Amino acid sequence: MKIKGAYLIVCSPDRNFVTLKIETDEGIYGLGDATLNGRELAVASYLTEHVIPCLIGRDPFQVEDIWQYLYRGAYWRRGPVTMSAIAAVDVALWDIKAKAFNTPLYNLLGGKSREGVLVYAHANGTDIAEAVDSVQKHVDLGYLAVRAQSGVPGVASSYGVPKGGKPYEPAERGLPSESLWSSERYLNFVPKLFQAVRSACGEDLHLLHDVHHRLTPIEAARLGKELEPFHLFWMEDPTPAENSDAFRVIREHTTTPIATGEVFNSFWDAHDLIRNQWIDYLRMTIVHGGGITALKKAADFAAIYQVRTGFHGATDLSPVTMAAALHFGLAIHNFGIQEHMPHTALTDEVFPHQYTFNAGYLHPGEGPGLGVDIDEKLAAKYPYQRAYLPVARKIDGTLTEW
Ligand code: EZ4
Ligand code: CO
Repeated sequence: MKIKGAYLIVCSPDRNFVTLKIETDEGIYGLGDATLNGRELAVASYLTEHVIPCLIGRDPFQVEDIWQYLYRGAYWRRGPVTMSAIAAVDVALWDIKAKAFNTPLYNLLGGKSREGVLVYAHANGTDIAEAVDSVQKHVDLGYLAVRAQSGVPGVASSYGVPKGGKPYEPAERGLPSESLWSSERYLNFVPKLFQAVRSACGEDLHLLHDVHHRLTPIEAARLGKELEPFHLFWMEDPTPAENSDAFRVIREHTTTPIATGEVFNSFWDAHDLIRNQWIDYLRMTIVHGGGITALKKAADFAAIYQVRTGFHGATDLSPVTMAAALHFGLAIHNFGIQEHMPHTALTDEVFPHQYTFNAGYLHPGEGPGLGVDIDEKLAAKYPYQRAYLPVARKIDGTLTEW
């Protein structure tokens, strides 16, 4: 089998997606997601101009060799644009191989280690009462794990809270919007939120919370400590992770489990955090971390340290990445949990897929390959529209982490 051609489908069915399609001389094709929220066209250009010409004529079964060719062969290393491009190729090749063997992808990754993939939903509200209500609604839908976010009194447009009753979607069309932030107000508020959620929803529900890189290490340590009575499943991205040692400070003060890495793009971003056992869950996911080939190695390394996966799964990760993550999560031993922020009906229509939700778990389905396709005609009706993630400022105007 040979790679005959490859091209990109850049579309915006409610939000932007970059999808790579690799075609073979035997008629089998594979899909890969290359979406990098707010920087989509950089990855599209990297693939079209620099990667696709190198793929033509290659044996698509040589997944490892092609990964090494694109990673080592570029000379320049790492970075979200490069690694998302490599991931798209890698996932498309795994899709082709599983289709060629007429088996669901999870069978090529070790076979199933469990019956379903535990997922967590997003609950949010402008205040505590709304947030509690939203958690309860997700429990009623069958979720066993829920992330709770709430507006903070005195802080306009908190992270994770939707505007105007629409489902939460951080990227907005047009130039970046600006939101305001106060760590002091947030720190005083969040323990009250979780006290209310825990007492309303009982002991068995898994509760999660995303700090979105907004605290200093010692502030995060304080929050983790104050949240201990509500035994969270995890506290996510408590502080930026460029300096891994920041997590040692948090770890030394609290038993609240820590998840990080949704902005990582290389195993080396996670190496110190894992080997020092400063985190419990790795969030680097397939599309931004260099594909299934790269994540399998990272997950196997993490397993030795009892660190489990908790992949990013917001709506900017397309159904192609969701399917890949579900096959991956079904197969590996040290799977922890998968984020699940459902796509809009229109996105689901553009990407018909076999994965299904049942009683708190997603299952990738039993069809060959990833079990996800793209309706190119429908996609063509929704062309790319420039969109950005917001930026955030402290109340005195200082730019800070969004
Ligand atoms: O901000 O997906 O855990 N989920 C998140 C997301 C991210 C967006 C960035 O593109 O933090 O909401
Ligand atoms: Co997050």
